Amino acid sequence: MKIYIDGKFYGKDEAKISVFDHGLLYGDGVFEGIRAYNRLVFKLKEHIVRLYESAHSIMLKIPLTQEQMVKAVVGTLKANNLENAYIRLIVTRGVGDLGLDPRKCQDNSSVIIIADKIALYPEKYYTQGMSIITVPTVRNMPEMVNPQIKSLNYLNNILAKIEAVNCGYDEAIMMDSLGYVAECTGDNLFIVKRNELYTPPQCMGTLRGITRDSVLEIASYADIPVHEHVLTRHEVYIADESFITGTAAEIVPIVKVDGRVIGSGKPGKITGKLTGKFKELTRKEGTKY
Ligand code: PXG
Repeated sequence: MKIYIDGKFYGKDEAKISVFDHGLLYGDGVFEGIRAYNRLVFKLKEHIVRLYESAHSIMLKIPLTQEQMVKAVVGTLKANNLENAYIRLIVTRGVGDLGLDPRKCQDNSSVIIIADKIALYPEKYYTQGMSIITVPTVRNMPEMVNPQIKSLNYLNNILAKIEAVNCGYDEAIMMDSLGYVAECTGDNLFIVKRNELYTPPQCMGTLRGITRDSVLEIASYADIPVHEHVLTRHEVYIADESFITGTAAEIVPIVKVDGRVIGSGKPGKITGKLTGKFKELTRKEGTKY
């Protein structure tokens, strides 16, 4: 494995950063998770734009232009000769001192690119569906760390994940501070009701996921009405179908939430249709390497 750090490649055991890096000390930095299928990087431009938006919001200057970043990602995939890959792109604030003042890290930010394989969930979740629960940890309010910022501090989501795992589940639905459904710990949530698609809007605690956007686009082309609308737990419980979306997870049917069976208790028809079309899209669209 060849890991990119600031323009050079290192083996897995040699790829190291300083213990004074504020990415480690404070979670001060940003990241993206990206997938490549058949030597095509899916929605690379969209991921890079979101990375730079996250960085802009936390006033982190990335030492590469967006074009150079695209080349670095493509170069890492080529160096690793992977046909299908999960790419983790990280920009840290860089080396500073033990205080949290980011000015101490001026122009020290580091770019790290790891290309590897990932299978987030067992195959049975994709064929039979997954059961999930709602958890007490509330998604960050936008006035705190805005959920649109994919920062290296993911403790809000990790706490929710721990609560799910403690109860014997692999994924959790997090509510926003008003009690509406926000998203899962690393995925967006959709429901289908009367053949129409619903997902929470991005305004409160919901990341505007790139897979979410792709699914909304696919649904529009397939003449499935889509609504970005607030959802309560009740609406999830009484949905005909539900599924979650994310770069790592892709599309996973949800068949039970908090013990309530969703629809028939099996992956739904519209979920299947959207999954098929999403797979087609990932196989033919993307940045070639
Ligand atoms: N919500 C959150 C909070 C995320 O972190 C998504 C939704 C889905 O967005 P995309 O753009 O990927 O469709 C994410 C991104 C993991 C893991 O191991 C998941 C993400 C990031 C890092 C790790 O599950 N998901």
